[in-house]
Amino acid sequence: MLRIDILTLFPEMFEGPFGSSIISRAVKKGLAELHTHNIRDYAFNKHRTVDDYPYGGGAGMVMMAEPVATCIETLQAARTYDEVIFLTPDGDLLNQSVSNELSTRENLLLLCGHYKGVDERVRELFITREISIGDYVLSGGEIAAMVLCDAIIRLIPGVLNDETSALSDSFQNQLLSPPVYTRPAVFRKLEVPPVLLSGNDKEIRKWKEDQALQRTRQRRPGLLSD
Ligand code: 4F9
Repeated sequence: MLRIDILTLFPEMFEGPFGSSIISRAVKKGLAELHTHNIRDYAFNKHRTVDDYPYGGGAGMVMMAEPVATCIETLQAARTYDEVIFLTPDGDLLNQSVSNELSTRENLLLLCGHYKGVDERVRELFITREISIGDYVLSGGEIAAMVLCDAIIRLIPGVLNDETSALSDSFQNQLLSPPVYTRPAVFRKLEVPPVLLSGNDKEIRKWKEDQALQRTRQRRPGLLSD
C-alpha cells in the first residue's frame, strides 16, 4: 500500500482536494494513505518560528532548516521512505513515466516549500528527488504536491472503476487521447463520426488510433520524436 506523508505550513489546503472524488475513494478503499504534517508543530521556540531573513539579503523569507529537519527525522524514525521529494520549479519536470514509477512505491515523503524557498541544507541532507509540475512559479509547493498525489494515486490498481481506463489516458502510450462523444448523435448540426456508431470494433479501434496520432502530430509533435 502506498503511504504519502506531506510536510507543509498549510495542511488545511489539502482537505478539499483529498476529501473528494478519486483520492478520497482510494483512501476509503484502503489503497492509499495520506498524512499531512504541519511543519510549524516542529518549530523549536515559543513563537513557533519557521522562517527567517535570507543570509546575503534579498526579498522574502526563507524556511528554516531546523523545523523541517525535525519533522522529517521524526517521520523517518517510524519508517523508511523510498523518496523524499521537494516540489520546486527547479526540479525534474513531472510526466507520466515519473508518475508510473512513483505509483509503485510504498512510502513517499513530500516537502512543500513556501516564502522564498527552503534552506539549501535541507535539500542537501534529506531530499532525494526534486520535482516541478511546470515552468511557472506557484505561491508554494502545496498545489504541486496535490497534482503529484493525484497523478500517482489514480494509477494504483483498483483505484479507477474501469481497470483499463488509466491505460487509455493521454501520455500512457506517448500519445494524446482521441476525441470522445456521447449522446445525442447530432448536436447543433454537428454529427458524431459515423464509424463510432457502426458497431465495427476493428474499424473503431483503427479510427481512435488514427485520431490519437493525428492529434499528437498537430498539437505535441515532440511526443512522437521522444
Ligand atoms: C513547485 C512550481 C513545483 C512548479 C513551489 C513555488 C512549484 C513551486 N512546480 N512554486 N513553490
